[in-house]
Parts: sequence; C-alpha cells; structure tokens
Amino acid sequence: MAEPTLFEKILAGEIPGEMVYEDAHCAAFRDINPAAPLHVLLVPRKVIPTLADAGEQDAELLGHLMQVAPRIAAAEGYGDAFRLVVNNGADAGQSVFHLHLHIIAGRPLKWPPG
Ligand code: DGP
Repeated sequence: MAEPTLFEKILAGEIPGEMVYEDAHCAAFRDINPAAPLHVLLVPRKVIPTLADAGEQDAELLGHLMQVAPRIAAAEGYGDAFRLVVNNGADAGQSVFHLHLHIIAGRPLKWPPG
C-alpha cells in the first residue's frame, strides 16, 4: 500500500481541514495558504497523482469536478468570477501529488498568470 497522500489524510479527517463541500466522489477544503479571499482545493477521493495520469476511466470523475467547482464558487458568493487552476508537475508549481483543482476568487485575477 502506498503512503496516504496529505489530501487523503485531510479527507479522512486525520489532518484538520476546513471542509466546504463533500460528496461521494470528491471533497473541497480551504487552502492553508490562500492566494485570494476564496481559495479552495477540490480533490477527488480517488488518488490520481497528476492530471496527466488521469485515464479514460477517469473522464466521468473529471467532468464531475468541473461541474462541482462552479457550484462551490457560487455557494461561496463568487459565482460570477472565479478561476480554476490545476498545477501539473513540480515545474508547474504542483507540490501535492494528488490531483486537485484550485478554486480562486475574490480579487482581480491577472492574465496571463505568473
Ligand atoms: P499545488 O502546489 O498545486 O500542489 O497545491 C497544493 C496546495 O495545498 C497549496 O496551495 C497549499 C495547500 N496545502 C498544503 N498543505 C496543506 C494542508 O496541510 N492543509 C491545507 N488546507 N492546504 C494545504
């Protein structure tokens, strides 16, 4: 058995996390180091290390995450303007190798991102 990821431990309640959403397939909690007034991490319960590791069998799960994310933004009061970010790989800024969507909102968001 692989060592549980940090996010598995948060989803299991073994490490504290401020949960904002949970269903059978995914859960969301506030980022410990928020980059904006809203910064939530949406994490599938299934451990997929990176987006690039997702396969055909994960298509429904990925679609589910994309449908849940706007609902979370709206529930938090930011339904009109939010950004979703997936860092894929260490060189792209990924530090936790358990796929997650960053849901960021609540301040002007520049483009292109840094
Ligand atoms: P990334 O760098 O894309 O892999 O994003 C990982 C995020 O996880 C980063 O924004 C900080 C957040 N994070 C790291 N450790 C913890 C933790 O223990 N609790 C919470 N809530 N967030 C964490």
